[in-house]
Amino acid sequence: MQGKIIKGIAGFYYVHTEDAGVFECKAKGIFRKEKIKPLVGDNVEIDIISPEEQTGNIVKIHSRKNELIRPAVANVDQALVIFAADKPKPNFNLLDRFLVMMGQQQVETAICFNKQDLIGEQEQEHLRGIYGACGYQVLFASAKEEAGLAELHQILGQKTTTVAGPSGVGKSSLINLLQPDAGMETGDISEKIARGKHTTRHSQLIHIKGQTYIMDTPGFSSMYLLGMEHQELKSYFREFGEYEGNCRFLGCSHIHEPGCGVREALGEGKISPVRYENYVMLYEELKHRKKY
Ligand SMILES: Nc1nc2c(ncn2[C@@H]2O[C@H](COP(=O)(O)OP(=O)(O)O)[C@@H](O)[C@H]2O)c(=O)[nH]1
Ligand SMILES: [Mg+2]
Ligand SMILES: [Zn+2]
Repeated sequence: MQGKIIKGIAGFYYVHTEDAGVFECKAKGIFRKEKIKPLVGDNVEIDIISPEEQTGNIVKIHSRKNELIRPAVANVDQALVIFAADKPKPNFNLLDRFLVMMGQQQVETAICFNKQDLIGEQEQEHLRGIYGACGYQVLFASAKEEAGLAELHQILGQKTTTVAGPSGVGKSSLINLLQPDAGMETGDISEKIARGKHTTRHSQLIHIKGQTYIMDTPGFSSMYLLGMEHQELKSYFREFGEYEGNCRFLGCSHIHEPGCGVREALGEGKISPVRYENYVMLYEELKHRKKY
């Protein structure tokens, strides 16, 4: 039978099949021999051991479309990053870090601002303006008012999407609306700590319907860019591309060189100052990072 690994815990792999639900599987010795470790997201072939107990063996891993390192998952089609439009206010530095990291892993990313109910039309257009101009799909949702769900379903349709965002932005609330069986714990962080349920979870795929899966990753509060030279960073700020041809110097860093087309565009309000500031901050961080 054909299925997809949705979770891996202590040597067991949980394989979701469209017709018969989830099987608890072991990966046979061939993987140790061939040095392939099954990953969440792998499309696999299983032999059923017991249909009653829903157990089986993974006998084949289909070749991977891609393999993400953070989070560790195979066959990701896209990422969806969720921030709150307010409460907490979006941390643009964290958002830009995330976008760079996904760009580096060549994963297309859409941005969802939840808690749309907390902001006005003007603020919404402002947010859409900044990231829309950078070529990202931007959508707004409200788990509270159950708004924006159709658009979310449309973006997720028949794909495997890794969902990320800081704690408290409403990820679990949205996931519960998208998949009522998900049963994700929601609430204020302080409440969760008080109830002792604010534990770090294993990354796992949640089946929405058909071939639609989402990967719920633990909330993040900081992110450190790895494996990147500072000279490379500008290529992940897509909105610079249009103006780079105007730079006087080839290989312009857009930081201090005279005759810089990007800074000229910034001065004319064509590039978001917030994005540019984050670029400079990340550039300095990468440049001065100790090399080990
Ligand atoms: N006003 C408003 N509050 C929301 C919305 N979505 C979630 N919340 C609240 O935000 C808090 C955190 O939600 P939760 O889903 O646990 O966030 P997570 O940490 O990202 O999974 C909870 O108190 C929710 O009730 C929304 O669309 N609007
Ligand atoms: Mg949550
Ligand atoms: Zn320049």
